[in-house]
Amino acid sequence: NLMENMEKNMQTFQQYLQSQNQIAPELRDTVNSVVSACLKISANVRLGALAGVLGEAGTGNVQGEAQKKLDVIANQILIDELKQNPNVAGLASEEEDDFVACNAQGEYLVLFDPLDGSSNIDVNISIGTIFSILKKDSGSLNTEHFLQKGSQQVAAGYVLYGVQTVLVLTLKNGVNVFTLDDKGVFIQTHTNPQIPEKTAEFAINASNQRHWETPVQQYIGELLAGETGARGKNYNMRWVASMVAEVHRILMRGGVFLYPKDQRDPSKAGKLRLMYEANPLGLVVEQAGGKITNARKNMLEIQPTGLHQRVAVVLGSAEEVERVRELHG
Ligand code: P6P
Repeated sequence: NLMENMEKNMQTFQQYLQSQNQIAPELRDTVNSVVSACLKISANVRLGALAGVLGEAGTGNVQGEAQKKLDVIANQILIDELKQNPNVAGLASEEEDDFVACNAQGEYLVLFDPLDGSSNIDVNISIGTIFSILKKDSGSLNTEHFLQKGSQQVAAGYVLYGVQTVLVLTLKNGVNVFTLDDKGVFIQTHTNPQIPEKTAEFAINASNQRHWETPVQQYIGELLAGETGARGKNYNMRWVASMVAEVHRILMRGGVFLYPKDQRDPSKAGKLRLMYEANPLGLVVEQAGGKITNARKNMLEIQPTGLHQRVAVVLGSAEEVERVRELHG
């Protein structure tokens, strides 16, 4: 049929991974474990209410957020899978207070947001798993091993449970996109997508406008002024409230995404997490020719100070990310 003909000259994720002999087999095996777990998460997500996986879990996480059943299920699937992989020394999850030691002889650390965009789960809007892989330095595992800059990641990516289930992966030699076929196999469908330098589409939660810092107010004001304003063109807006979906849209057609610092809580640098949201998604964005900052400086150069550290995020088409940085002086 059509799909079988299409797939004749396309490679599977496994074929792609095995071809990446510039990276250690232990890292390839670690990536493979993450993807295997995401396939199981996809099977649960796809069934929604039919699998009894919707609704609240009745528990809270380290962020003080109420957990959805699927959050807990996805988190456990990843932990169970990674604990069985001898190459994984430890893991950190948005849903776990502290890191989880796995295998002492392992060389890699995996950090993840098991299911980002939870508020969308029960209303059938796209959600995703975000993952980041770091090399572990010597010594018995401690939090310091995880607190590496985003530029130190050896692999990163996401699985978007959307209209299609899509895996996006970077091994720091570009970005590759794989689409799940009807037999549960990831097939490579895009090679090295590039984020256009310019865009006319922005993503921000405009309901927080009165809480933004002045430079962000000014920047968004320029976009809303359209062709009569400083930027001299009209912009469109999107807000899915699922960061993986926003990043994927930007990877596919450009755009700029902002989650600024909110002046309601000066102690919080932002809402989104550095280690398992901004850094992995940022590596994908940079490998696709885009940029990511905390509004002022390159995200991947930020020295982490905590597993659950929050940051402001500006990412996507380079011209827009640079304009925001310029306005911050
Ligand atoms: P708001 C989802 O909960 C998330 O962490 C990101 O995926 C998303 O971009 C953001 O929060 C949405 O936040 O304040 O618009 O609900």
